[in-house]
Amino acid sequence: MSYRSSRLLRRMLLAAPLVTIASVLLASPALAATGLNPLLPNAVSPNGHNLYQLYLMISIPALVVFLLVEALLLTIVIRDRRRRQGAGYRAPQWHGNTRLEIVWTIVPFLILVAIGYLSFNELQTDFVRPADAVTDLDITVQGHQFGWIYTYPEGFQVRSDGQNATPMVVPTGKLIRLRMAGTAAGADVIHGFWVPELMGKTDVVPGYDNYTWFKVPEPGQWRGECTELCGAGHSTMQILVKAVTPDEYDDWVAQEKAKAAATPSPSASPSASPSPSPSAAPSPSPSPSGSPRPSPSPSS
Ligand SMILES: [Cu+2]
Repeated sequence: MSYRSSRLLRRMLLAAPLVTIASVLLASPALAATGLNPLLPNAVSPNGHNLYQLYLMISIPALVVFLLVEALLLTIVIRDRRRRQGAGYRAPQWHGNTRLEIVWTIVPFLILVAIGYLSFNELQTDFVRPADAVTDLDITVQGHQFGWIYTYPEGFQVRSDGQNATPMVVPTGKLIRLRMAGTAAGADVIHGFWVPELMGKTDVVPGYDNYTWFKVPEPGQWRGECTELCGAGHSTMQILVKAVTPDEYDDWVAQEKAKAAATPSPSASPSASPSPSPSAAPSPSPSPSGSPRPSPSPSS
């Protein structure tokens, strides 16, 4: 390779990381509209908000370290490049600097200890199952290929399938606990429940129940998606959480209960006993494929 083309190549390699960072930052508002923001949003639920603060506490120092290291590297590469030194230049030959080596070992160690402490603290604070005494509403979440079933304590279910998610309706100002029911019948593969503007990601794991929670102060709607690649219909596992005032929530619950009573168990097994019990018990077998079922979507 000629000298000229190798110089061009080196310049392109140098520019590549800068171009990548710039394009991510420039594209992020556009991507945010599609739900694919590469940056973590500040969440409205306290646990999601704490997660966002942790993200800032780690990312900002990381960015400072990155810029410092890159700036030093570029300074040395440019200032001390061979072309600026005379022909036959030989750099000073020395070996070892005990004080410097101790400093650059201890400083990263302390940074990692701080990151570990903050992260474990956040895990202990916001990723534990909230006690029954403080929980206002318990919703059971089942994931299946490909859709979600939300079972409410009032004894009805909301099914969300396909690209247009049916909302999980919740009251504002209440602590909502979600049980990711991997032990329920019909659990197939791992799915991930994540609404980034509410809380952290929680997996729905077959054979195991996971818990997460959220609490929103204001009415609103927040989008999420299944975050474990669970099969061909993975992209259709959209999530929509809709918070309404407690009064509106009570009205909605009454409507859903009336609807459930009018259509006894929409997913009853083919010829089993016609028990019209839309009880809290999960339906025995959600159909494996994304077959069109008469999903009782709540009027919004
Ligand atoms: Cu999934």
